[in-house]
Amino acid sequence: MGGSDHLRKARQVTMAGMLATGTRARTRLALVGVLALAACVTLGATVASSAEAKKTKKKTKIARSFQQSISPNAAIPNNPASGPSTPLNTTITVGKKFKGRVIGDVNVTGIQTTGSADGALDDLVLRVIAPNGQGVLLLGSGFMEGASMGPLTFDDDVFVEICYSNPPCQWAPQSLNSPFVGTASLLYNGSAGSGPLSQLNGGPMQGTWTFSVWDESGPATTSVLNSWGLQITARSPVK
Ligand SMILES: [Ca+2]
Ligand SMILES: [Ca+2]
Repeated sequence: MGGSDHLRKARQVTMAGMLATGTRARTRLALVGVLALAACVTLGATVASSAEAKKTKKKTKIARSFQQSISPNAAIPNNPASGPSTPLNTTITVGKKFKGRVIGDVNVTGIQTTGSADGALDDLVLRVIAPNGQGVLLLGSGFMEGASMGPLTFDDDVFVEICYSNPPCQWAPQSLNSPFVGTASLLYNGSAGSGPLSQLNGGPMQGTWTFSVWDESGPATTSVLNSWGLQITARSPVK
């Protein structure tokens, strides 16, 4: 190998080395780029998910009210010739979202029954039971006339009474007559031992709420429970 050959070889080696170095550098650069992009994506995803979490937290925080209605459309067992009446119990569940929250206000909404004949309504007893087992009598038998009722909402915050017969219905500025479509307060209810719904305030919201209705009287009139619902507001401030 002559001097010029050595020089050519050296150039080739140098060139190969430079190319290899360049390739490594590019590879490194590309790797750094990929890592940076991955970091950006990860960071972006982290920012996005924390924003999402904040949004969810905010949403959970402001969800103070629960509202649901159901339509059982189920027959209420008629009063037997002897022995106690069998209640028809249907339930609404207030979910975990309301865990630890305390009842600030509760309304029993959209109660609707369909009776077989005039007088069927007079046989019914209605009761709502909170998740802690505390019950409130909504209506005792013998306090509503007609065949069917509702949709009727019970809300302590209105100045309306359920009016059995006419007159007298003098306890509230307004009254609701058969077939009791509208909203009435249990504060003015003549039904012994019934309401008000504020008795339930301070109890837990979360859990199973039961609406219990039974037929308590002899006449062969029967009823169907069409629907009922709940409207519950958590006591403020929400913890
Ligand atoms: Ca109310
Ligand atoms: Ca009956």
